[in-house]
Amino acid sequence: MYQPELETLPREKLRSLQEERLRQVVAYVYERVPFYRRLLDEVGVRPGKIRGLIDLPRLPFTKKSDLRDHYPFGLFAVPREEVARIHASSGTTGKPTVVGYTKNDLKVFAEVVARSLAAAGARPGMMLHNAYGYGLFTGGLGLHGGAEALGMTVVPVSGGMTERQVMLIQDFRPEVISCTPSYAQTLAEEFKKRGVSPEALSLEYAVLGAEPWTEAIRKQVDEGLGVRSTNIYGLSEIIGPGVANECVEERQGSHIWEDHFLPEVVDPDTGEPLPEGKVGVLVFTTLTKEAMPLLRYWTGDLTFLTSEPCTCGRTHVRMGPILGRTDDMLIIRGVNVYPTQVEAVLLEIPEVEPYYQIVVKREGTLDEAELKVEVTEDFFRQVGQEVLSDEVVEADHRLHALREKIARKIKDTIGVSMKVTLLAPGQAPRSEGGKLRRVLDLRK
Ligand code: ADP
Ligand code: K
Ligand code: ZN
Repeated sequence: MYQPELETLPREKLRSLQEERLRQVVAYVYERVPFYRRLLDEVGVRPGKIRGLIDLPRLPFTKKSDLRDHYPFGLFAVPREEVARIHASSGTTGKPTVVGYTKNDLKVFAEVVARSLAAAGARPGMMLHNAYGYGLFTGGLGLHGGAEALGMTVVPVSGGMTERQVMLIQDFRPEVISCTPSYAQTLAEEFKKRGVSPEALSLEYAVLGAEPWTEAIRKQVDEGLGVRSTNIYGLSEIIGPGVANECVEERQGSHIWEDHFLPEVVDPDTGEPLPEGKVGVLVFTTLTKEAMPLLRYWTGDLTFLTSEPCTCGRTHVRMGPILGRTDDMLIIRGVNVYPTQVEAVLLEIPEVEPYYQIVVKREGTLDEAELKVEVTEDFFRQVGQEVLSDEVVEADHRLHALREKIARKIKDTIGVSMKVTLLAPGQAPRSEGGKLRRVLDLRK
């Protein structure tokens, strides 16, 4: 562990630390951020009257739109000169979401990422091949700072240029890699293409995050790169990657570094706090941020929490995998669909790989969803066809049966009909280094 005394703090002590810090942060934003002063006045919360966590549900939520409305620096709690760094998240439409860090915020950022890397198996002296994008995106510099704090040798490769990445991994022999799960798939595949076996690779651990992934992808990456991969979770609004990380021992949920980030899970419709184990929207209050502290930030990410003791010895609460975002939910003919649900179905079908794309169109008033999915190399070889056009699939009983099987499973499990298109190995979109867009919604 990077900070064993904090990471194993008994839960009652953790709680009283959170209580104290919550009172401080509410007073701090009331004093310094006009937006929060107005909001807190509106709901009649006097900072001095905050008793502790019991008053958390009385605090207002902060939404992504609040950040956008105060673009670029309107929510900063310190003068611009005290901001040591700016980051921004990609933002699918319009202006990006801008965040700032004081020197101390950067120190905390490095500490929580160092904790995350250590939880993932990394140790001082190991080499990190950091394939997260550098720049405004928090991934690259975030992992970088944490690895340096832990005492690793960092290779700041950034995303893209897969040929070069593959060469550097073979030549430099790093023990740890950090990137998006979809890019780890790309790299695993590239090594396979070149006949480099996982045993020949120096990699031992992979720290994967920034997009949702499932056990299907974990299996593929672990086997393909010869690693034990763990999930890293975070968002720029809260600090960046390193809000939470799985421990490599258990890999059953990600420990949230809750001395800095106070988590809640709330009902997506009512905003009411939900008990442990119930799926809802993850909400964070930053407890130590100086430049841009946020109260009850609505992440839009759906998951659950558990404070069951973990064998690794860390006491910090664990979050489950992100089951979707309130905003990447697809509504297809009235049915709510998350891409991860489709992935879970594909995991059950041995003839296909978890390489897929969902395309949604509107024909007249009806939604039409198409699932394009790759068959395995083995299956492709057995079938012996050169291409998998609609005609070929219609004519070949094995292909035809597979297509029907997938469509039926999707319909049975998710409750929505999808046209299934089989792709030959290598034909589904791959990550070029950043996030992979697995959904193409042409209705918007
Ligand atoms: P953007 O992705 O918009 O550029 P961020 O990099 O801050 O901005 O992204 C944060 C979001 O990325 C999270 O709210 C979550 O939806 C997603 N994310 C980050 N890490 C993970 C993870 N390990 N699993 C699933 N989703 C993740
Ligand atoms: K992200
Ligand atoms: Zn653990």
